[in-house]
Amino acid sequence: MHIADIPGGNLGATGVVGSGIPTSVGIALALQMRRSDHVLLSFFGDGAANLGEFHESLNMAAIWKLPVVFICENNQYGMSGPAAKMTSVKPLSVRSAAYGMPGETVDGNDVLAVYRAVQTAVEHARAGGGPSLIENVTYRWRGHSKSDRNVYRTQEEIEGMETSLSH
Ligand SMILES: Cc1ncc(C[n+]2csc(CCOP(=O)(O)OP(=O)(O)O)c2C)c(N)n1
Ligand SMILES: [Mg+2]
Repeated sequence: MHIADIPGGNLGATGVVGSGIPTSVGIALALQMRRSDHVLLSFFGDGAANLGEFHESLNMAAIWKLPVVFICENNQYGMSGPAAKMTSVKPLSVRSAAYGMPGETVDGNDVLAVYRAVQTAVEHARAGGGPSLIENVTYRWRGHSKSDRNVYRTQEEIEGMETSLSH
């Protein structure tokens, strides 16, 4: 969780869910002010996308056309909370429309599909078009932590997702 490699471009993560999103906006503002051609990739989960920071950050990044790509890993659970019950819309990427930026939902287990979506968003940002929102849909195979006994979902659901996503 706390790995960072600043010279390599990995600015690190935080244990405070959602707090990396506004930080990303600040860094993207710095990139814009320095006229850098770097684009900030901001990673977070489906649970984080229901926090206020997410909405404030997307609005601010959009009005200033900041070079940032918001990348939501929708693994369909935030701890024991299913995204289907916790998130007001599906697909989650439609939230991009509220902030006037492009949005796309991608099969998160298809590495080339993810690559293409991110490439398009990075080119858009580099051309001065501002931020995008990408939702990569996948599934969390295991519990949130070692002590999580998965009591909030069935074994059938887990095995069904293993089968459908492995093909
Ligand atoms: C502000 C804050 N609230 C609650 C927690 C406890 N917490 C840790 S992980 C997590 C779920 C996050 O879900 P999601 O954003 O979907 O990320 P995932 O764990 O699926 O990668 C929660 C609520 C926290 N770390 N920080
Ligand atoms: Mg999640």
